[in-house]
Amino acid sequence: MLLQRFIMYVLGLCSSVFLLVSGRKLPVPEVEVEVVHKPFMCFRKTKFGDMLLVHYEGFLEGNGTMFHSSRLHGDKIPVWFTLGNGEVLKGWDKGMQNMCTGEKRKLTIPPLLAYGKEGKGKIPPSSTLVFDMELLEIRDGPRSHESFQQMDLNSDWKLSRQEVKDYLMKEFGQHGYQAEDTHHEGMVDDIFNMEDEDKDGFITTREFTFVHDEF
Ligand SMILES: *[C@@H]1O[C@H](CO)[C@@H](O)[C@H](O)[C@H]1NC(C)=O
Ligand SMILES: [Ca+2]
Ligand SMILES: [Ca+2]
Repeated sequence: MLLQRFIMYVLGLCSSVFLLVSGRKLPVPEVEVEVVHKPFMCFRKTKFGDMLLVHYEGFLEGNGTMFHSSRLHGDKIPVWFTLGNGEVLKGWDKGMQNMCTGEKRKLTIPPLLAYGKEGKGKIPPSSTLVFDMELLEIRDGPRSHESFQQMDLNSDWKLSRQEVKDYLMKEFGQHGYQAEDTHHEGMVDDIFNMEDEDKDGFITTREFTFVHDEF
């Protein structure tokens, strides 16, 4: 890079030319999103960390063959996934943002954001895929900021042991379990062992939204 800059300098080329040359990037593969149906009412849009319930049909772009339908195949029920943490194809994570409940989209996904050069099962190598997606429901993810804010009773953007304990008691209470203190203390210990990475006695938003094993 330094050598290149030196040569440019010697040749008397201006720095903007240099920027033009060095600023060129490899094309980033993108998902093509077509909104097929937009509901009239939209109270909430999907964002990273949300849980999404979808029905979908997947097709090979090459010849239009349907390789999977959640309505026709398997258990014939819609599927839940968490948006944006790599649970699903990269193309879904990218193409399902800012979406309303009831919205339908057609996603055209290049191989790099789907099954790549290798392909998988019925998907031949280097396949572009087309998905018809219908979003049926959005819920707060377990690692969402909404969940964090619910737990963060004094709104200082970190969770104390007491706040985590209160949350557990409330959750257990809602599911009809008796509050049993020693049991909760043990769980709080486990949670802090796992989540409080820097061991300062608090779980920050960053520590919380970072995905590791569920508690
Ligand atoms: C479509 O392409 C796939 C993969 O190459 C192949 O298995 C399938 O038989 C093709 N279907 C039709 C209808 O040509
Ligand atoms: Ca707090
Ligand atoms: Ca911490």
